[in-house]
Amino acid sequence: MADQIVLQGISARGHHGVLDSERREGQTFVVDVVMSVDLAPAGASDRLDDTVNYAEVAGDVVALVEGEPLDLIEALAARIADRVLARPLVEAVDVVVHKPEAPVGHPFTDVQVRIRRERREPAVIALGANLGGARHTLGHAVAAIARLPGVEVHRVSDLYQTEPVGGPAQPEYANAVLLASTARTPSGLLRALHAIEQQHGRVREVHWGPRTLDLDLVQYGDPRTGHDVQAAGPELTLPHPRAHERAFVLVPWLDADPAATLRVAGEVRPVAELLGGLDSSGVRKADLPWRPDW
Ligand code: PH2
Ligand code: MG
Ligand code: MG
Repeated sequence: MADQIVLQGISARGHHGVLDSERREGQTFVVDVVMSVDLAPAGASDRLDDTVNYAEVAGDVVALVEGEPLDLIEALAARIADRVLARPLVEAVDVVVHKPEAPVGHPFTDVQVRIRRERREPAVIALGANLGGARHTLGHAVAAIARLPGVEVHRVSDLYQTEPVGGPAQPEYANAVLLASTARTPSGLLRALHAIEQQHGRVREVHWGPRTLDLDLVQYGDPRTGHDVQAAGPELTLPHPRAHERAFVLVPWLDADPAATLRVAGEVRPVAELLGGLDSSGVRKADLPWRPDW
């Protein structure tokens, strides 16, 4: 993604350095931050909520420069990058820390460290289809997800044939679960999944009705480390609000990752345990060949 927000020359005094004199006297540090952010939503909406507020980022940078003294500007740059990447819309960040008054012992104009850090979060995606060549559609969807820039597919479950849950009377589903890691934000990933649904002729008609392709973002981040994203917005709810009660999601997920966990009502639960409490008789492994390539 080419869109960027560039924040250059943020200047503040700090006490970072190895020498006692640096710790005592302090000196000027100058920081440049380049953030990769999808700017299309804010471009269309003209709303600050749809982008990254660069004034807040500048405030974070100044707080880190003025804060706890560190020995190395490498460590300062790493902390700045972590703080910036903690903002949900930032996919990658380049940080330069300049220390133009460093005690180098010779005439010089500037010393800098430059680092780049990219978001890389695990994501769980559930695939479903029950109209027109469902198995092939799911195979193509796996390949399309693997082609998304900033998305790496790690595992794909076996294919399952499942009885429809909810909605009107409709044909049997094909379901699978895919494990990926991504530099995309949750909403950026969801938008890309919706685009793949559209490419497969998906029309959003009856709620829970039959569909050519359904791609659901089930979980983003790892609940075991407490770094899973929890969201309850109009466009995106994370983790998926019904995944924990759907055998057609949990059975293939467990197949792809026997140690999978899911946050349910705030509590991190093994998927195997959740599945123990469900009727999974409507979910069976497909006897058809399934070799998605990615
Ligand atoms: N998806 C639904 C509703 N019901 N039933 C099965 N078996 N598989 C699905 O993927 C499915 C469903 C809404 O997304
Ligand atoms: Mg669904
Ligand atoms: Mg869906």
